[in-house]
Amino acid sequence: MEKTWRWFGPNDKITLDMLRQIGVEGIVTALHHIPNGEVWRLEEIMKMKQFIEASGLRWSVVESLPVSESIKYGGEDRDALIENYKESLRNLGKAGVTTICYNFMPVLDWARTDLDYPNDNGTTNLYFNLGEFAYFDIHILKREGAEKDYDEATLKRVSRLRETMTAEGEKRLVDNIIVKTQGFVNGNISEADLDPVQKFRDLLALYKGIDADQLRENMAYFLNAIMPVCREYDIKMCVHPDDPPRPILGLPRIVTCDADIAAFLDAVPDPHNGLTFCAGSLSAGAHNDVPALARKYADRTWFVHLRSTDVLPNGDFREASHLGGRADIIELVRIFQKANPALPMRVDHAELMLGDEKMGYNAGYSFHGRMKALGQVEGVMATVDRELSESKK
Ligand code: DNO
Repeated sequence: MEKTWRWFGPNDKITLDMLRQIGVEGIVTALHHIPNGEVWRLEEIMKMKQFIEASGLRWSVVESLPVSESIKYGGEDRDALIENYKESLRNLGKAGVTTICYNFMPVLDWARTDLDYPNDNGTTNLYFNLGEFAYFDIHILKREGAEKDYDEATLKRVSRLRETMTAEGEKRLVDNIIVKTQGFVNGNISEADLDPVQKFRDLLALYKGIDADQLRENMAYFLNAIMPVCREYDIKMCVHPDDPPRPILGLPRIVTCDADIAAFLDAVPDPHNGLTFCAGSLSAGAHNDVPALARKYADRTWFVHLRSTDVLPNGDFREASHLGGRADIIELVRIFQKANPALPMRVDHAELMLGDEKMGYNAGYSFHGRMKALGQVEGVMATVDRELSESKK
């Protein structure tokens, strides 16, 4: 697989020269300064591409070309927004940047409650605490009927939290769940929003009456509309699985499991409609057998995120070592190296360590932690390559 790295543009404290030194071959990035829904002009794309190439690297993957909410819920302006999306794709195609990651998660791109959860060895990591998440839903968002979505044990955790929660604790939850994890991925809420909770409620309201079937239909509508452009420029669209892979906050989620993946691939059976195999997101669902999914969908996978999680009995999950956890990265490397040795792969969400914590990196995107994870994955790749060449002898 091609060793790529998510880099957030010229203002990223991690420079392209640093990335070359640690063995990165390709860059994963987006035009983060362009608001969602607007066209990415060819000149802007070329400026980024040339900047990357001047450091001896290539722009391998766009993550993400964001899909506007209105396309997801099927708003009145969706056709106009899809036209803009197609124009951006055409321009990316002209520039030769043709692997495009996106997601179809309503409102919330990805969810964590804790961004610096302490590990035993003194490093920290991301964490999803189901009790705190339910607390946010029931007592901060105050979503109507939210209690019905949680089991007895989780509701007990919420009651216990209720006794000790402070205003500061609530602010931390809001920050982690809907602000700090969203802004930098071009999500709906940014650090500049004065009342993020109310803004979030307004966004949730847009999905009233939209169930999983309707969302699936809207996704197929979007994909069918863009496929002619994708065919013309050989653009590989790859949807990112939902993180965590389950419905949340009363919102439907439709890329969570085997049946979901089969459904969107079959709905638009064109190879340009493919998957970002995010091993971390998929592993956070106890229902997913991650290597089995990789075997089944390797031929429609255009981009791989390597990370792993541990799912705890109470429904929490935490990021695991890249050599441990539920994802089985060793087996995944075997599967994908065999299927397509040129497939772009990036490591994802790693520990904060050795001073990373002082650098203000985007949540999950440390330097030392990811560098360590990349080293681990490179070791696995070298071993797997040896296995493969020996099995051919
Ligand atoms: C979080 C990321 C996601 C991902 C988008 C793709 O760390 O995995 O934000 O980039 O969902 O559109």
